[in-house]
Amino acid sequence: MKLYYAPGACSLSDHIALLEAGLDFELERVDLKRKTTASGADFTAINAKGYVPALVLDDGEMLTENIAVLDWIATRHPALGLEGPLGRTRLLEALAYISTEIHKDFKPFFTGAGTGEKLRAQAQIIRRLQWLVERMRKPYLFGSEPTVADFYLFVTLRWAAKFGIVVPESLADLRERMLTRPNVQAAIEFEEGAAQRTGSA
Ligand SMILES: N[C@@H](CCC(=O)N[C@@H](CS)C(=O)NCC(=O)O)C(=O)O
Repeated sequence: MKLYYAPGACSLSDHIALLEAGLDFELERVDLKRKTTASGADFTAINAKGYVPALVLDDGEMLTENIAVLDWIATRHPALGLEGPLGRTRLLEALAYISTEIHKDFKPFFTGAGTGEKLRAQAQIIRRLQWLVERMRKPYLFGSEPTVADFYLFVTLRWAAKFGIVVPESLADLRERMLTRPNVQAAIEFEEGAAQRTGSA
């Protein structure tokens, strides 16, 4: 299978999850501004939505939308999901919150919005994160082991650091703990190396 990704984007969570799941996959970088891939293909001809992540399975089926891609990986490798009758539902609930509430709130930081809009977004991000902090089981969202939801949250916590947003202490701890995982380090090093090789982020 092949993951279409952009360095440091939300697709980093899928990259980490695929490594943690021990699945066999290839990577192809996408230039999100030009909508081209590293091999020179028109990305919109591959994924008409024009955004990452896109995961092309071995049978040619393509999965898009981070919630669906991460849920698919957790289904293939249940240790990255949650057990119990409500396990998958709770995982989807967390993924949806991270995607539609936290990820979405970073938009002004990626679109070059004005200071006022960024300050409003920052306050909202901190409120959303605080809601998680009050419910997380620590050190990860659901206890001692990370799920795919932690990988997605981790990516948004990296964005927070990049844009100078100070996050609650338990989430700063989660971010640091995640950085000690060899698969997380490998994914970041690969993506940062790819960005440097092509001279863009
Ligand atoms: N609804 C999509 C949104 C994914 C998304 O926002 N991807 C960003 C990177 S984090 C992207 O590719 N942006 C480029 C664009 O939208 O043109 C999902 O949840 O997977």
